[in-house]
Amino acid sequence: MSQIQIIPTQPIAGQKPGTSGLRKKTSVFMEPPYLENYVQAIFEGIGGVAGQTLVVGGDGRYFNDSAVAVILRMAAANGAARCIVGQGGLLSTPAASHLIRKRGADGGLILSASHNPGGPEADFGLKYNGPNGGPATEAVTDRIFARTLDITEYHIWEGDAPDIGLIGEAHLGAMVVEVIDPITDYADLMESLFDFAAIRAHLKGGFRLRFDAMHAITGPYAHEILENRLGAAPGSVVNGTPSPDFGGGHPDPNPIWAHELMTAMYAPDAPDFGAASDGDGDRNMIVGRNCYVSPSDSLAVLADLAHLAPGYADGLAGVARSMPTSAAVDRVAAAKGIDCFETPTGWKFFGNLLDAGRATLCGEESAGTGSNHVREKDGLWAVLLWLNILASTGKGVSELMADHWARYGRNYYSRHDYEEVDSEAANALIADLRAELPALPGKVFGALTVERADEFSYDDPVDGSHAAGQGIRVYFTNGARAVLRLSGTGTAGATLRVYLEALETDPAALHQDPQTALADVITAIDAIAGIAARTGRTGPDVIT
Ligand code: VG1
Ligand code: CO
Repeated sequence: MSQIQIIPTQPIAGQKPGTSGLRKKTSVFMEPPYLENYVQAIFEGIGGVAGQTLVVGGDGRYFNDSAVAVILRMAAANGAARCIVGQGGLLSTPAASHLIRKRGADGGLILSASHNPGGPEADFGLKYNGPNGGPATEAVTDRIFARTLDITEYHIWEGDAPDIGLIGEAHLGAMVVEVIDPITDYADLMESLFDFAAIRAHLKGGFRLRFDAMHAITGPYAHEILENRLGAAPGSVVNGTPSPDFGGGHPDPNPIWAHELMTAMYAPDAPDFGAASDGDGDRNMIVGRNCYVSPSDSLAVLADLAHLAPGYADGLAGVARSMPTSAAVDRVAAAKGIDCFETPTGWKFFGNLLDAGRATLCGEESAGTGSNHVREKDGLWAVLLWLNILASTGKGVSELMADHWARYGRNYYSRHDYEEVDSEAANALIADLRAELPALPGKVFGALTVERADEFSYDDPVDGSHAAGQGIRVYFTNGARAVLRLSGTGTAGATLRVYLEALETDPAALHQDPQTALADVITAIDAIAGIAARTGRTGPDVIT
């Protein structure tokens, strides 16, 4: 008396995973069989889930609970042995990664569109992580995409999924649904890596912090870790109750979307340390009193001083950064005599380096930092490593930054985003620039001369896989650089990202406004790529 239903279906166009899973408008995901097709394609793309243990959870955005129920019913019908689910269907992305690893699961499905807004009018997303706890590699996502194109049926259990509001075990057919507390395992992992006693003492000594969870998944994690375990004053965690539409905001931790935190940190009575995280908890923004720390600089400081935390006391095997991330961390790696890898955008490219023990810390300019403790970037982890460093050194954020720049020089950095640009115009901009690359060296644009220009591709040093077309780079003779690429996480039109960087080593010039320090690069890349003319915009929508 099988209750497995086999439902005929047809391929749906456009189910191609981007930088981090499949992201679409919530209404698109909610229209059956959109989700069902994609979940079946994942299961088939990874070679089936019969007998497997899967971790399932998401960032709690609108449609999270219904989507979890569908996934559980489909996992049961496809023969999975066990699904481990965060209570209420909730799991931050790093907590899900940890759970896959800790429980030796075969993989996991993470429901999130990360920093994209949530709600019926906004975005939803789903991605598959493999047995190492990390995002599926390009090879696996290619297989999943291929299945979306020839799918003919999906399998789903006929009855309702069990209630996932209560911790405990239930059955769905032969499959066990194990509902677990989503916080404790992750909080314990953090406690094993950092000197909680030192941080606690620092907070007791009057050090004040503010963590903005942006109405998203990190709220409950931050309450437990920062307030309960570390003793930060109640109220240190703000916007700490997850809501399905993230309070109507963009849960993207940058100075634009986290302006509430920026205002607090630049006020006369500002706390000593501020931080924010994104929708699914894998990104972080760090800001001291009157001192915003660019994510690229944050990665460099963490790489420099991670050994102050017990989990990294033995030093780092190596570091890795995405190509558009600034070279600040390269300078730290060079000083320490360790490897520094340059990968394409997206955490999936760090997995092999972490698994092979070749990199200990990884980071991206988009506010993602992490280490070999999981296989995802990890927002609260970065916050705790900062807190550990601040407690160990007794220095403030701005003092640490001044020390860092004095020692290594400062890689001035900024990213300019042009959002919802006409896709054809954006693709033409990139295609024409690509064609122009060989002719650029030696040409002068304002104050700058092009030294070399290319399109980044990556050969994975561990498995030899090749990723092409990963962003266009223009290097200038003074050491400045501009990078252009199109976002792979948007759901409307195209987003053009322009990454700008210039190294400054003159001690008298280390404390400028980045937009001023980068003015020549901004002018030059606009002249080279025709950004304003082709996008029809007078300036970027978001500057970080
Ligand atoms: C963006 C970021 C990238 C990050 C990705 C997923 O991708 O630039 O660094 O890895 O989002 O992060 P794109 O293709 O839009 O530039 V998350 O926290 O949104 O899962
Ligand atoms: Co995220």
